[in-house]
Amino acid sequence: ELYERCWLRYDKNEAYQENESLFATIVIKGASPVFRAAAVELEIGITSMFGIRPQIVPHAEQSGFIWLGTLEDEEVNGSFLRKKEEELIRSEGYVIRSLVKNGRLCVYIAGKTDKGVLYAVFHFLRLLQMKENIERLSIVEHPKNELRMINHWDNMDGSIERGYAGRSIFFESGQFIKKRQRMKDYARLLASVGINAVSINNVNVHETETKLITEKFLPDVAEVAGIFRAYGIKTFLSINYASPIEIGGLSTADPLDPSVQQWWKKTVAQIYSYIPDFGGFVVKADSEFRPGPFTYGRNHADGANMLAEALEPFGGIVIWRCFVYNCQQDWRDRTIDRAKAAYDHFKPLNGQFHSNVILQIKNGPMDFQVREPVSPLFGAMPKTNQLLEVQITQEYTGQQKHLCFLVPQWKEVLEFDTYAKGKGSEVKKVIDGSLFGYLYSGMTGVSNIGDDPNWTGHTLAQANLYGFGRLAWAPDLSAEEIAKEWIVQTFGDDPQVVEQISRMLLDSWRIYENYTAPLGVGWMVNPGHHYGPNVDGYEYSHWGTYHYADRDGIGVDRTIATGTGYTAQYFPENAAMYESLDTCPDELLLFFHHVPYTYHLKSGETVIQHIYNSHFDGVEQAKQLKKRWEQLKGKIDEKRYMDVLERLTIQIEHAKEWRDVINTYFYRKSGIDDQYGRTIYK
Ligand code: BDP
Repeated sequence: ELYERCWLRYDKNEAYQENESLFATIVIKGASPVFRAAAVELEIGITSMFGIRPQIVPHAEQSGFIWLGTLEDEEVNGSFLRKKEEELIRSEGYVIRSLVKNGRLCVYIAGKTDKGVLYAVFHFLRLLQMKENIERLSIVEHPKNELRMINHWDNMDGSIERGYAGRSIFFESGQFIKKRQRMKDYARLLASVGINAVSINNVNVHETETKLITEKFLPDVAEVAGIFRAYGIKTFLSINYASPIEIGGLSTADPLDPSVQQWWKKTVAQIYSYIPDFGGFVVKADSEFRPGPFTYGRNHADGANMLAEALEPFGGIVIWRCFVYNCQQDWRDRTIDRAKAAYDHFKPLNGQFHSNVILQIKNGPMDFQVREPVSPLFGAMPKTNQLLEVQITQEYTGQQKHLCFLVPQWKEVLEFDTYAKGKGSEVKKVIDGSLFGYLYSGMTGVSNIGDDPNWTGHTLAQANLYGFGRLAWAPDLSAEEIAKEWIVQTFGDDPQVVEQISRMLLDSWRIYENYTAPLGVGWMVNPGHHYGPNVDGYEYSHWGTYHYADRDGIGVDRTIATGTGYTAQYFPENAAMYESLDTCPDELLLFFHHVPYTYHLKSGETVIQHIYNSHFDGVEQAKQLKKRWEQLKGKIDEKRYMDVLERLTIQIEHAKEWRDVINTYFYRKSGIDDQYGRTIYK
């Protein structure tokens, strides 16, 4: 079915009739599982697009073929490959080159390694699906980020924390799912966009999942790892820091205790006996009631390094999360600021982590809100590996009922200049390792998939998974390019389809922002499940998530001069920009400043009028999304058309609720009327 295949649709394709002989023969120069996966994919793609079953041969008898092999092969190395190109290409890279031999087109697909071949095949198939000219291909490509990872928040009972697309594809009722086909389909989807690592269980590791690292479950983990391995993907597990106590029978999990160190060494060795290329651990410690080194008076470097030492001999890594803050804080104390927590905890530990530890940092200092500044921790630790974490699953951005294409948001994060080494120190250069020469780094995303037939609940949310992979591979791609690639492969290349869906995707983040929490203030959601408006739901609670609205004004004063001093965590250029009302961008105004409702934004509007305007506009724009989609009736298969239509209808209804709750709330707080006299429930 189309909705299951996502962007690997391989629809009938008539764009290459002149070169059809090309597709009749595939020359294969490898045999590893990854290589085979590449060859099979190419075969499937060709058969489905051109109705030809290609012959698979070890040598070409005549010209007119697609050649699959590695750069070492003399057919490539001895002939067209330039020395410079070979040096340029890193381990997962490749070359794709078209050559005409005896009047016939041949395409050479040559990876640095077998993994490179796999990625190159998917690249080539993408070009074909997009009907690009393939007669003069000369592509030299490799991923910018070394680690391109998906974090699953799947629990072994089959539920998914913050999952909006059905149940887990890995687990049910405390066990691994026996049928593995769906995992294989998933591995294919991930590999097609270049993902090379996956952690399969929730960062909140409860009792059952704690045992994933024991012999009870390792045979299953190994099988799943085998499925992923064939697609070039390494498997990781989230672990419980208190495992030595909970499953090891020790009385402590203190990282400096020799018996604890021994226990982890033994445990890790056993994991590698099942999974020789196991990736390593993802760790949420001392956060939201999870155990960690703080219990023993140790810091997070002590905590992470102990695990790193156990993993080191096997080439494994520790992915240590920086989402560490006090979730029990006194809301009455306006000087405490949750936004400061990650930096305060980790920055002083710069250089103290082992080389196989990576710190995983959420894009913003709070928690995946629709709008946040970039975390000041990026660039602040030149001697410690860093990994960017974004949330593909739409916890705070409409939970896959609302359309919210997140690539534009992630682009802003990647392009943000930290000034860590002066101008031009963008986040993308921190996490690709180039700014500080990190040994490990990259980008990870919290998964948005489940066992829903279309994977992501909202069919258009497939674009977020696709976009995440593409950006992690090539952060310089634009949101427009990514949207277009995805649409053409998923819905075909009818210009109207491409035009309308592009507009829908590219406008959607701003639209969602318009009718939800204004100007970077965040958190006006229902506590717990985080869906729908709740103006004061988090206001008088211990989570550290406030907007401080009163009759006079709104916003969090995070300035050095009069507030929490958070702005000081940025490098001077950014600190100055956020500190001053004159230079703080409108969209983040209430994140950094507490201002009266009558304060004038740079746009010229007052804060209160901006709130009214954006909320009225947001609902109209949500209606527009539906109108655009309705224009595509008949151009999109009925099933996907109806599914999306249904969600867009819900989105409008819920956007109205947001609008009315937010507008009414601010009217009642401020007593100021909408200058255009629109309906506000008073
Ligand atoms: C928050 C989620 C929570 C996660 C936490 C995390 O609400 O479910 O456990 O992040 O990242 O956004 O650890």
